[in-house]
Amino acid sequence: MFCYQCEQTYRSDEGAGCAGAKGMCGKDATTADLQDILLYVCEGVGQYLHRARLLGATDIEADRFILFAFFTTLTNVNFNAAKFVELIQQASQIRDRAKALYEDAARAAGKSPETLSGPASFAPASDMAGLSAQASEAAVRKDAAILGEDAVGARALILYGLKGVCAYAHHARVLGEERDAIYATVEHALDMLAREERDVATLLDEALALGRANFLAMEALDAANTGAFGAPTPTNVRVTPIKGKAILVSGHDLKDLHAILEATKDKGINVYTHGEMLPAHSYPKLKAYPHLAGNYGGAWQEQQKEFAEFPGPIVMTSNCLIEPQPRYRGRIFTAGPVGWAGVRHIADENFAIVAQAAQALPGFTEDAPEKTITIGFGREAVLGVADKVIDAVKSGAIRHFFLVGGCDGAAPGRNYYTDFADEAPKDTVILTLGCGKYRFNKHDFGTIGGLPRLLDMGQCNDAYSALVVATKLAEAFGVGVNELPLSLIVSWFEQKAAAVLLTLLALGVRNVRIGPTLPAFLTPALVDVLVQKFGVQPIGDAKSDIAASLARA
Ligand code: SF4
Ligand code: SF3
Repeated sequence: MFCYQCEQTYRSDEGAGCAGAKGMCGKDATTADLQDILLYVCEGVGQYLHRARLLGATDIEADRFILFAFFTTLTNVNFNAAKFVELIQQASQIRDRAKALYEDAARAAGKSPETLSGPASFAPASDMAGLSAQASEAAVRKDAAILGEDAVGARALILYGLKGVCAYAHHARVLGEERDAIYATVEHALDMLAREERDVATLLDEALALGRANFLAMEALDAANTGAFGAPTPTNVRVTPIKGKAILVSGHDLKDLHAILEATKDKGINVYTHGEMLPAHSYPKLKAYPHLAGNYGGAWQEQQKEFAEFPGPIVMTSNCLIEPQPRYRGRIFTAGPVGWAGVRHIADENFAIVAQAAQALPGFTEDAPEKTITIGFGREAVLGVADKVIDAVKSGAIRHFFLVGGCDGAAPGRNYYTDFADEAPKDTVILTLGCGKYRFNKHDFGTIGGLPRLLDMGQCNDAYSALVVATKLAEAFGVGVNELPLSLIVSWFEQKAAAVLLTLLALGVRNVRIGPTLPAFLTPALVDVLVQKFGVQPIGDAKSDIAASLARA
């Protein structure tokens, strides 16, 4: 195995990639190799779909499969090797179908179909042992000697950005929102990866195209979530448990949470959110369920301790899953793209079994003293008070906005984000999103101009909301987004954050500070491009970065 797709790879034995028997996340070598093969076969699907699309033929089921398949390979999503054997066989059949689609379309257009090589003609073995023996053919760095390190790094940026796009597009799709332009871009990117493109400028252009597609994916997901559950509104969320039976729901999938709320309605079971599910409490149609009781615990990396202590079943609807410990392995469930061998998986959105598990477990035996936090500052809520915000900026009451958001992780350098939020001067507003906020979202930041100083905008994908707000404020002030008194301080861990970064770059947002480290797959030359062309900066020390941001404004 070799995997360097996430931030924690720097802490692996190799220092810049996970290799050997297991990655830092717990992904074993077999699963890592099978994931590479799945993505490689998907590149073959993309080769055919891209060509078929140019001839006017599409296969939306194949596109949907690609979203799901890519999503399963994100960090901390699916660790079940057997699932990947199954997905590879499915991908191979879909590739046959895509081939027929393309060849028929070509013939119908009076052209002779191309004979494609590479992933299009790769023949995956039918079992795990056979597939493992083929791993080197699909490895992420297989062509490093031919393509060169910069091209391999830029191709990794595309591959991982693509994973983020697919994850967001999948979340939107399950709620009925799809965008054909996203599928076209995904197919194009897969075809580019398949044809061993090595020109770094071309590859970076493709990465930016993915950034634009990711903006569409986040827009589609925003439309999906707000369409299904209403626009988030400022909401006080209880962060301490109450007496009674309990279920904990983690991950990003609001549709699954809704199904769980339905399955537990009037059964005397309280449903708690964990990690990236926290923003669910701000959606009117979800918070209307009285048994959506509160938020429990912090970000994903604390789960082994928190899940062990939670007195009910736990459902992981998406990332971030880490190895379930014996103390709760029998009461954790996975759903959608998530998986762990031996852990019960719910594939059909029927959560009755989870409700039964909750009834059989003790639940909380007493109320903890009530504590709440305020969330729900999505684009509508913030723009609803835009006049107040604009006046406060004009009067000088608000000097600057900091968006401190993104993923959390276990790296020690992540204290930077807590320090940054805590040290930001009192006349500044902190916007936040993603699971990184758990490091500081229970701190008291006070208010400013009648607004809380800390505005929680939602999940990582709600970077869309932040971009809409920034664009509208820029319009109101008659300046560009880069001229606003706004600095972006992004924490990354997994591939959705890579996609969000590509979106920021594609939209021309400059001077983004990123940490705790820069991705291991970016070579010094690629980092140089990001620095020179987009003003991307690695994080430094919180106090100095705050001072530098304020000085720039
Ligand atoms: Fe390592 Fe991250 Fe890959 Fe897991 S996902 S194997 S931690 S680089
Ligand atoms: Fe967190 Fe895994 Fe990325 Fe959605 S839950 S931000 S790391």
